[in-house]
Amino acid sequence: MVKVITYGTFDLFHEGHYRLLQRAKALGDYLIVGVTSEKYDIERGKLNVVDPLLTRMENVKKTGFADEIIVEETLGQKINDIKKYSVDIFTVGSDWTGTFDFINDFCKVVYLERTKNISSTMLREQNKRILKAGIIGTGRIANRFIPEAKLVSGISAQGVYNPHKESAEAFARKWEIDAYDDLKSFCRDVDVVYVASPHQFHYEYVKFALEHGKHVLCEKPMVLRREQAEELFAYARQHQLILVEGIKTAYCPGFEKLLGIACSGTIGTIRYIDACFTKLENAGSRELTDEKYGGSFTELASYCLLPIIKLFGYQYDDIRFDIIHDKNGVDLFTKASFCYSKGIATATCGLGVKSEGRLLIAGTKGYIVVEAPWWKTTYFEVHYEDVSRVDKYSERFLGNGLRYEIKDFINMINGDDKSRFKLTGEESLAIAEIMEKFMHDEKRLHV
Ligand code: C2G
Repeated sequence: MVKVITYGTFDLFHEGHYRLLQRAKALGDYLIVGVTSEKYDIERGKLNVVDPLLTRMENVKKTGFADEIIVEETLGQKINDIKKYSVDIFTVGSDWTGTFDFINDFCKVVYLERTKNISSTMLREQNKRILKAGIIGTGRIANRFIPEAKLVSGISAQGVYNPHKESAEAFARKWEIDAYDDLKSFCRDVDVVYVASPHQFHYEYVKFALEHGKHVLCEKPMVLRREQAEELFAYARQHQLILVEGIKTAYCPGFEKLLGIACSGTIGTIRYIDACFTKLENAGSRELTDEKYGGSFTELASYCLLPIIKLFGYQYDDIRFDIIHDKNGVDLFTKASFCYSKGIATATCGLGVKSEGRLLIAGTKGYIVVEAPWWKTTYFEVHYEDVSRVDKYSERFLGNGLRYEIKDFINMINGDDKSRFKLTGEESLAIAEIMEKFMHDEKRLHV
């Protein structure tokens, strides 16, 4: 008798799960299905699981393919199960290809092709649905989106758009999704759009997607002009669509905790904020060669502006940019200095000069310091006049952090507004306005 084992969360049970179990069963004579416990999903960083364990096990049972259903409770359980049940074949979807190769030392490993198109027809309750995500762009950030989205229940990567057909096809092959070089058909097939193109194309893509009734998550900076941001947010509001600027820091639990403590009075009244993010780029990179849209400020300032806007608001009295330019005019290092009636702030970004990437929030009773990479906040300290007293805080930050914004985006679409405060439309408008001022000062915009 050939024994097969497979594991999964099986949340919001869909065709992908059904077809996986059907083919898993066909690999042998006896199928064991491990369903993840809530605790294990939290431990492995899967967010937003909707159905309780019992419902998920019941759904697996209803397929009739499982001969035995067990609960997967811990990391490392798979190997023990394989030994305990004398398993011959371990199988899982091809979205995990490579991850479980180590199991080959214990039994045969088979990756079954992921099901590309899933609809929500198998979902019993109407309010439970799986959003089909389309990705615009095929670069570094687009590549980070898919593995993160896989760890958020309620969303499934469906397709990718790139006007260059070959790029779209290569990306689609890699992630087992559909390729599009026509925006209309792309929008027809998806429910939500993630815009990860170069900045200068964000506006057109967001507009197109909204006009085709899609909710949009757009990489930062969403746009480089306030007027464009106003237009897009107004359109989204009028048409009951969700539009979110993807500054991932805003959605990460550690940063939320940091803002809460900064505002709690522990450090007194906040008077000074200093945020710095530098990332050295190769001389030939797009960031350093694109004379109009490249440079350190458009690339990195969204992160540094975030704590300033969150804590001091957007009613600053004055803003000034001090810049070190490259020979081609692109900004290698930029310091934006803000004067507010309540304090001062600096946002410093560098692509060609390395500095200490740190976030400092200084108040009348103490200060908060977060070392790099503070934009993926996991740990921070609160210091006081009495140097012997240091309060330390830590928080989990999973993967590359995109899953948090994806989770909040989905929840907003599903009518849960509790995350909106993390980055409001007004705050995105303020960031677009600062970007515009910078572009204007640099004579890159001719208004
Ligand atoms: N699956 C699929 N096609 C999809 C979605 C999922 O073939 N469109 C497969 C997955 O590859 C997995 C199974 O269905 O084999 C269950 O998927 P999930 O419920 O998303 O569980 P997952 O997070 O993949 O857990 O220990 C847990 C396992 O590692 C897999």
